[in-house]
Parts: sequence; C-alpha cells; structure tokens
Amino acid sequence: MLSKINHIGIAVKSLDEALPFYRDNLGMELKGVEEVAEQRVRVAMLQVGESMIELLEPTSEYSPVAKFIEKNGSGIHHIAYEVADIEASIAALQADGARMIDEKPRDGAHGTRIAFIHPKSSCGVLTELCQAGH
Ligand code: CMX
Repeated sequence: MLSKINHIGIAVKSLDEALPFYRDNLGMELKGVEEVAEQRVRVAMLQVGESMIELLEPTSEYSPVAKFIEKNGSGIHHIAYEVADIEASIAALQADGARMIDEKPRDGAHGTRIAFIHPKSSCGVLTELCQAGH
C-alpha cells in the first residue's frame, strides 16, 4: 500500500527561524512555502533524497500545530506515507479496524490529497496518508 515516506512534518514556531538551519546548514533544497489556510499552518517543503521535510508553522493561536507546540515544544509532528490510491488505502485500513481521523481525503500542501490515521491506531504517532498531486 505504501510506496515511500513522502515527508516528515516538524512543528516549528517560526519558519524564518527554522529555515536557515534546514536549508543552509543541512543543505536541503527548499521546494516551496505555502499556506494551508484550512489547517491554519504555513508549510515549507525541503527535499531530502526521495522524501521531504515539511516544516509547519502555526498561523493562529487556534492552529492544531500551535496547540502541539504549546504541549510538546517544537518537534516531530507527523509522518506521511505516499500511497497511489488514497480512497482504497483508507478503505483497506478501515476494513482492518484502524481508526481514521479523516474518513475522506482532504487537501494537503502542494496539491496533495491527505488523510490522517488516529494516533491510537499507529502507536501514538500521528500518521498521514498522502497521494501526490498533479
Ligand atoms: N501526535 C500525536 N498525537 C496527536 C497529534 C500529534 N501530532 N495531533 C493530535 N494528536 C492526538 C490528540 O491528542 C487526540 O488524541 P485523543 O483522541 O486521545 O484525545 C487525537 O490525536 C485527535 O486529535 P484532535 O486534535 O482531537 O483531533 P482533530 O480532528 O481536531 O485534529 C489533526 C486532528 C491531526 C488533523 C490536527 O490535530 C492537526 O494536527 N492538524 C494539522 C495537520 C497538518 O499538519 N497539516 C499540514 C498540511 C498537510 C500536509 O500536506 O502534510
């Protein structure tokens, strides 16, 4: 079902403060910065081999990422696995008894379609299915 790790999401307080380390010191290629308004985050995608690091900056105090940082500080927020057919992957997981946060896909960053699996089904790790966009 999974073809690769599409990205690892890292919650940060400020993209401006986080980017110099990831882009300049680690040398990752910045692919783009985009606001995902519905999820109240601004994301920076950085390429590492065939996968990406997604820095997530909250755009409002009500953002789930702001709540995550308040509780845990900056750090790994989720792991996203790439799938070819997100509807089929959701259906297969549900048939196996996994709990989905998103029972239907929604729009992610950079034209992707995404769905989160409830961390209760994935050993406490927020896990995202991600279908690449056009
Ligand atoms: N790690 C581990 N557990 C987490 C978590 C995280 N990062 N985020 C939420 N949870 C847990 C909560 O504690 C909660 O647990 P309980 O049910 O035991 O209380 C459960 O997951 C559900 O969380 P919630 O906040 O109550 O549920 P919501 O449906 O309101 O929101 C979620 C869930 C994951 C969508 C939201 O918390 C979130 O993180 N949204 C931002 C998504 C994001 O990163 N978007 C970036 C762009 C997308 C992309 O392209 O990658």
